[in-house]
Amino acid sequence: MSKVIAKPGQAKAPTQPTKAPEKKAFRAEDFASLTIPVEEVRDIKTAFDIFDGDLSGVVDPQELKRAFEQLGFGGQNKFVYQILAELDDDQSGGIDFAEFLRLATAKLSDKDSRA
Ligand SMILES: [Ca+2]
Repeated sequence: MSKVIAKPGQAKAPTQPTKAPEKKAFRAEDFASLTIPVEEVRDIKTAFDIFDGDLSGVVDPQELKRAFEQLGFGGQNKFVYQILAELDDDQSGGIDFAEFLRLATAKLSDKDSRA
């Protein structure tokens, strides 16, 4: 009765979109500037990756809290969310590398670098 029969030979499945959303490869050069040399961007990225436990590219509140706990500031949710609120420019609920970099470099430029 049913005339709808799939013909295995003809119906070739189109390339399936099983590709995971591609992560943009990190390029320190993209973040480097006159005041922030590439090496420094890489150092900061290393620190960022420590915060970003699942390497999603964003430090979410849980990751931030965990990092603070490891640093000995455990259990202070207010503190974590206060920092988040200050850093999270785009209100995404997490800190991306650009925001993290701004924090790190703002601190660095606060003090004169003296050898
Ligand atoms: Ca993350």
